Order: sequence, then structure tokens, then C-alpha cells
Amino acid sequence: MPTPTMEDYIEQIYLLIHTKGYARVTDVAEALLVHPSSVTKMIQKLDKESFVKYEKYRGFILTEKGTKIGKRLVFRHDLLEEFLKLIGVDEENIYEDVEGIEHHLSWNAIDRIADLVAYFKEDESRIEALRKIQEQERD
Ligand SMILES: [Mn+2]
Repeated sequence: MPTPTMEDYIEQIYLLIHTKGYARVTDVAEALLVHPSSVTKMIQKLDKESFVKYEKYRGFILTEKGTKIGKRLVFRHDLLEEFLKLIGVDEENIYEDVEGIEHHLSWNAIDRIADLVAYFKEDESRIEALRKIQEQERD
């Protein structure tokens, strides 16, 4: 199991590969606001655990295992953003909140949150009912 920090790296590498087609040490450093030397160190660690394949001077790619996990991590991040938005969390808090909680929920909890998001999306009136309660709370 990857640690929270490893998860952040795998998630960013997956995103970079899927938006730019490749991930370089500098891109990852920029995305995670860390020093490139930290990225190199982490890439070596991820290589040891078979999440990436690191080739000196040629960069690195996600392995099949890394890609599979990266996809789940991005899904989890996006789902939690959708969930917080749905329950009415202010836009400016959403990204930071998700970054703060995403590593600390079980996949069981993630699946149940996915059910709840699906429940709300299935019928728009459910969201409206929630908004009504929230308006009453504010008065
Ligand atoms: Mn994230």
C-alpha cells in the first residue's frame, strides 16, 4: 500500500501522463510544489515498489500497477470534489479539503460516498430538498 505522500505522487504522475502524454521530474515538482531532488528520490522509491519504471536520463513511466492505482486515486479525488460540491461546500474550500481528507478514508467509505453522490444525481429534487434544509439552517 502506498503512503499518503506516495499517493500524491502517483496521482499527479497519472494526471500529467493523461493530460500531457508524459511526466517529467520538473512537471511533478511544479505540480506538487516540491524540490526536483525530492521528486527524484520519490521516483526511485516508487520504482522499488513497482509503481513506476525509472530510467536514468530517459525519465519514467507508470507501470501497470501504478496506472491502475493512479486511475483509482484520480477517481477518488474527483469523486470527493463532486461530493463536497454537492453538499454545498464553498468552491474555494473544495480542493484543499479534498487534499486533506482523500488519503484518510477507506475504499469502503469512498464507495458509500459514491452511492450517495449517485443517489443525489438520480433525482434533482433530492439536491433541492438538501438546499432547502441548508437555507433554513442559515436563518
Ligand atoms: Mn488529490
